[in-house]
Amino acid sequence: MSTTVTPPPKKVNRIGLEVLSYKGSRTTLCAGCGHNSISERIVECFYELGVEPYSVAKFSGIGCSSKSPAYFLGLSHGFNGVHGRMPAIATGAMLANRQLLGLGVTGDGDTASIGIGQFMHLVRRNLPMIYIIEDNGVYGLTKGQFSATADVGSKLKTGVLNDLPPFDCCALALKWGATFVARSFSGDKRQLQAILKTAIVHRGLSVIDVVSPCVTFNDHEGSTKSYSYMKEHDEVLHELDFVPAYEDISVEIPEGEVMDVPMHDGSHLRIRKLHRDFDPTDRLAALAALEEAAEKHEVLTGVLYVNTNKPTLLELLNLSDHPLATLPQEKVRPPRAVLDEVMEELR
Ligand SMILES: Cc1ncc(C[n+]2csc(CCOP(=O)(O)OP(=O)(O)O)c2C)c(N)n1
Ligand code: SF4
Ligand SMILES: [Mg+2]
Repeated sequence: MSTTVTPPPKKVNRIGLEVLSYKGSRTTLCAGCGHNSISERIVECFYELGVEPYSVAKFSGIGCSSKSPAYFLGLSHGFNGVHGRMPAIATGAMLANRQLLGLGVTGDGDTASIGIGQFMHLVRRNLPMIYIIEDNGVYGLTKGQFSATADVGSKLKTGVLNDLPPFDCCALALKWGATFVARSFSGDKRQLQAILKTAIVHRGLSVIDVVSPCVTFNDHEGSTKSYSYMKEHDEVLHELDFVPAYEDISVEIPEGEVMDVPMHDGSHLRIRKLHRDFDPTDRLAALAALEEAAEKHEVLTGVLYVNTNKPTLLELLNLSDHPLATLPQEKVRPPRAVLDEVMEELR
């Protein structure tokens, strides 16, 4: 007598996809590299929020961090650009199709060294996309030279000390007008998930600087971007909870201790106070908090700033809601009479 065994039902998200649909190729990065943890968080967050993978466009530059989009969201679009030039590629793609959800993954070298000018203009334009900086303070791919985010006094494995002051990508993003700025640590799973989920629904540029130790070149005693340094100096600003639009938000919140930030799509970011009062809608307070933390050699993590009111570049340009490639000829081609008029003006 044969018995038929029914396999357990496959676990799927709210759009019916398994987590496998959000994974990518097997990583080729070093075991223990912080970038691998960030890739895992991306897979979890996009799966849990039920984002359609085909609606995502991944952008990156050059570096170990910039290789990582190959290891998540394998069904999404992807473009690996020239070192430090990812913002230009992303801007073109997002202008051509405003229905895409843009996800940029870059390194501290890609962003703060060679790509600083591109980063600056991306922030100023408030292009609606997520911009993750996998920040290890070194050029991992080219064997660990200091990048522009390495702290003064940080020591390389070879004993070389960094004596140049660092760029703080969060402070720069705040100054240049970013509408969502957060810092996290690749080892803080819960915080990074809440930040990523908020960034997914934010309408504007989300700059997320994630301290992501390079275990091969910058994870030793004396390095300020190491796991042990982060364990001792991570100053967590607040506890974060992300409540997606499709979930009931009527969960009780203790008065005075929790700040509720409504996002564009009806989701909520819930911020629970820890040791201090911190208002993430106050840009100047965020800049001051970063300065103060730097003086104390602390690494402030959490959501530093949210602004849901500033128009994005796509809104300012009043672009069509439809991808440009799908517009019919009669919509994109000026009529003969208009062209004749232009020619007449140029005579
Ligand atoms: C135009 C150009 N200049 C220099 C390089 C060499 N290069 C490749 S990756 C890289 C730095 C990568 O550092 P980062 O962006 O921090 O990424 P990580 O490897 O640390 O994740 C450099 C300088 C290059 N590929 N192209
Ligand atoms: S060299 Fe560093 S940054 Fe690159 S994969 Fe290895 S640990 Fe990660
Ligand atoms: Mg780096």
